[in-house]
Amino acid sequence: MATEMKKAADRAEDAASIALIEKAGCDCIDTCFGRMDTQKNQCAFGTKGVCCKICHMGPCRITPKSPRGVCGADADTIVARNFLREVSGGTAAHSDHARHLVLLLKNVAQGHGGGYEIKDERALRYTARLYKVEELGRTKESVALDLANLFLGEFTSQEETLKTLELAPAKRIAVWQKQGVMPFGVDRMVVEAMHRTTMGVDHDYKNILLHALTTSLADGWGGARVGSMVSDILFGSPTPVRSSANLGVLGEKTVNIVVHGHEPALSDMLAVTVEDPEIVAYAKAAGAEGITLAGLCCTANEILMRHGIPVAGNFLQQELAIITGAVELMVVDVQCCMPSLPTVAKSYHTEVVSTADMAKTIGATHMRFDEHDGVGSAKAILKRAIDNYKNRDPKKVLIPKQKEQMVAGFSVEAIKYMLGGTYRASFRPLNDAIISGRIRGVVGIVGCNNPKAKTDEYTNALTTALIKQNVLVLKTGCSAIASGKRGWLTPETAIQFAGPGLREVCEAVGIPPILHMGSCVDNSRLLEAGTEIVKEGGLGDDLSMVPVVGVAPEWMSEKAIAIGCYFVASGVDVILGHPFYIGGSDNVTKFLNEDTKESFGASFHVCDTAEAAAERCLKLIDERREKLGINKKTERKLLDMKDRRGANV
Ligand code: XCC
Ligand code: SF4
Repeated sequence: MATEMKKAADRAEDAASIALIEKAGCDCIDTCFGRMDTQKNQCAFGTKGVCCKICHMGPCRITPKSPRGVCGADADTIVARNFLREVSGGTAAHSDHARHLVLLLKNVAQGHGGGYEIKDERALRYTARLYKVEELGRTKESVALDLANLFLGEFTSQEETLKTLELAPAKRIAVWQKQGVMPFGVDRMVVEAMHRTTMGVDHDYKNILLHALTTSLADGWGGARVGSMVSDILFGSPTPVRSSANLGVLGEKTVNIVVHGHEPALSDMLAVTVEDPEIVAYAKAAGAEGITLAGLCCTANEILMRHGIPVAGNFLQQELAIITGAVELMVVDVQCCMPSLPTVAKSYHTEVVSTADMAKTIGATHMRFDEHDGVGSAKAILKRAIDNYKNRDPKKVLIPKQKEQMVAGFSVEAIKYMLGGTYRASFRPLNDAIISGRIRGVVGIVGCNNPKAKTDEYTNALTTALIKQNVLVLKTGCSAIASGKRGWLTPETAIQFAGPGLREVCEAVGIPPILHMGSCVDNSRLLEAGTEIVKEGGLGDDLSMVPVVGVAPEWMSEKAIAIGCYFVASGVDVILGHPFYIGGSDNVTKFLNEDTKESFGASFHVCDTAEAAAERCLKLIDERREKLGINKKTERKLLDMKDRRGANV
């Protein structure tokens, strides 16, 4: 029976994607969208989380007729174990990425950085002080070495809880201690998760889920946070930078190289080396006008934030980028790179190059990235792309026009400066705006795209609804790119749709009402921002009191699950656009969606439409405002605004 195919216009919101999904059809290319249709009736046991293949007496699955696996495990145990393994996968991904950066920092500190350097000494010294590493009167290398060793301890620590946890508000630390979720080293937590979930170990769903929260904290307040800090030290702390987004950034007459994945080390070197006169001359000699280096997913976000390189697109545009027929070479590192890429590339001239020994794909050319010779590795890749330019077939090329202007690069430090000015960098103006009600609250919209839903639709609709209601929106990952593709990340665009209070604040400060804060690993920056708000005072002394919410509308990755868990464990409510694989256990569902409210001050919520999510965000924000005794102010302020503007708000 033929599967019913959706129309291209139902798959994505942006015209560039639609045009290329249509082109994929004409070119007979199999994409994730078509494969989603083929996979249409996805496994109900998997969806509910009640399939267990942890041992070989199974696989077992729970049904009303067989409520227990062969060993006697019930739905609660099986669902919780599967969930913990997902959280561990996400934590491992962020943290291993961070580990690679820490090792690079260590190499740089020891003088064999292969062309890498400590670009942001201020960030290094600031971070050292956070961890009480002596820095005064010491060389940056020796400080960096101590810090790198301390960070390595965050992965390996066996008996001491993570040092990075101490960056959290004191009240939150007390909650974690009371609940027994203070993580030891990241590696130990992930190994323990695997141990606990192997056959015949931890069977108490609550105990398993608490370890899921512990593991996630090792991500958000450990691996991911360390990853962002070390990236800032090595590659520079982001500051607002203009760039552009969507597939129209590819050049008709330039050599197009797309970097894709997550780790910034190689791509940062590519961004630097691409301007090398030798490389530019090499491209010109090949008949091209120059080189366009663009990015996909979070590798894009990392170098967008620091070099302003254009973003070709988000997660579901990776195959589409190749289908433009205009990409000479796609560099993949780790995470979110579809195994289909080399297969798609076969129909065009694109070469897919894998660069990490731990991440290979059949059909991709493997060019091992040598961190000890970053420049050499980068040049080899660039030249290979240039050599491939002559093979581009103009008959197969379709570069969409869509290319929107955007501003990214809002690290917490940058926001602080924008709000308070260089000499008095501070979150005070933001806190005051929240207290007075000009800004109702802050929502972090994060995460992926998922072909189960129309690309970017939910994310963008929710963003619009929130800024209208004077909610400041912080974004990371593919969700940030969604706003970029819509042209809403400049101070001039989205502001027209912002409510009067938010608009007033943004205009005064010169920021857009939607702030691009970086990659998925940078979700830790959202925790950092929340902590700054707490420290600044007037909005409670814990993250569970501040009127903030997190939303993952179109998530698909295990990493998003880990992120959601560390938000909730940190006291920030999280709304999901679609549920976890936990529906097979009422107890697990209740634990995550209700019980954590009591113990951690926040829980998960599922809202399957953007409208429902917007409503829930406002409800959660207003509840917190009410508790803080500042809710009245919102109403008064909004009324004032209405009078002054003489129009409806
Ligand atoms: Fe991957 Fe980070 Fe998700 Fe995008 S958003 S699909 S994880 S690239 Ni983090
Ligand atoms: Fe089945 Fe238990 Fe083995 Fe899981 S651990 S596969 S439920 S017997």
